[in-house]
Amino acid sequence: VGCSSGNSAAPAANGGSTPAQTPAAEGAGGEVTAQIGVVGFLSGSGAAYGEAQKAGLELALGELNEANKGKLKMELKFEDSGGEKEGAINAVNKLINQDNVVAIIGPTLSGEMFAAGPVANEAEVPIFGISNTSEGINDIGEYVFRNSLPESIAIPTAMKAAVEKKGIKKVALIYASNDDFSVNGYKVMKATAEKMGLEITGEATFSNGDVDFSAQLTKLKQTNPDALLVSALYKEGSMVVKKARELGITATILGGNGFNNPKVFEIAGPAADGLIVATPFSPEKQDDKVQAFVKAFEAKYNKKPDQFAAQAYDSLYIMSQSLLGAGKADREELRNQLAQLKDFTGVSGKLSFDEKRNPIGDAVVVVAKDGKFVPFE
Ligand code: 1QQ
Repeated sequence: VGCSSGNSAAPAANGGSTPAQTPAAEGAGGEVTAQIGVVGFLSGSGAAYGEAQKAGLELALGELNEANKGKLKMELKFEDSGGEKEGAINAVNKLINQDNVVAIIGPTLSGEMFAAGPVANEAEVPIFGISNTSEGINDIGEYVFRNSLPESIAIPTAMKAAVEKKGIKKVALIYASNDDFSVNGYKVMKATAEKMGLEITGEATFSNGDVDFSAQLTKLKQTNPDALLVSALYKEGSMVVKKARELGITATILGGNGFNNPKVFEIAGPAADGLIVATPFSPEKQDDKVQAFVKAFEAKYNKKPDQFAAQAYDSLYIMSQSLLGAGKADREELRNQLAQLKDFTGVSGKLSFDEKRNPIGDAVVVVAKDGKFVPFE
């Protein structure tokens, strides 16, 4: 099938004899209907990321369809990737070829985006990462966007704050060597440590799916670091933190974006106390927009939103703004609108975009205390 990119200029009328060629239909009264696909890590070891993203998107969907009545109606089509590259590729193919979506939000992991992003890019379907924090995401191609703050901005912010306040001089690193996000985070941590003139006492790796980290942590403990830098997803990362404390490691522990989920407290328990993380979003932020979001989220789900819910929520506002700008649910027009995005203020802060569509924004540094993250000061 030659999947042509332009989509016809005229939206297919409902009830036509041929299947719709466009991902959009213009309903009575000029209301544009836009089907948006979502690929999320909705089952498996990182399901809490996908669940948070789904919750944020559904909250935004309700608000936006109400606000855009008569102009734009968005519909979300969720697909579960299971956090696997194959799963993400299959989901993207299905959304493009079967569901004929105008754009895709997700997939959750950087590794999944590296695998599935090229499929969407090739088909000229905009794909929008909401939690892909690795270097190189936007290099996949012109149809690839993201609002997720890269680790190259978040991690140095956290490391600077930690070094300053804790007098850290020596660091040890541990990371998941079979996960693109974790490897990228490790590289950023290492480069930042070198730039800051910190001594690196040791390094260790594990794999996603591992449950025993004793050997690696015992070895790192002997190097006597002031800080342990952990680049991992929440499941393995939280077990590493827990084990480190069990083994008597008293160093400051600092982690990346993978820790921005409340599962950390469930898995690590009180051992999470003192864990330092950078995030673009904090539900504690005294800002009207943030507090309105937190309130609406709590009313709907009976819990506070995390970083993943916040960036998902923001992404649908960006989609809505861009679809309204396009005036129709057309992949090419939508891509052009997304590419023109210069600034956006959402609940996860103010974002601007560089010439490669990479988001630039501020991270806040938080620390785990009694089962939640609070500002690190
Ligand atoms: C990435 C991430 C992960 C923490 C998402 C769950 O930031 O894969 O880029």
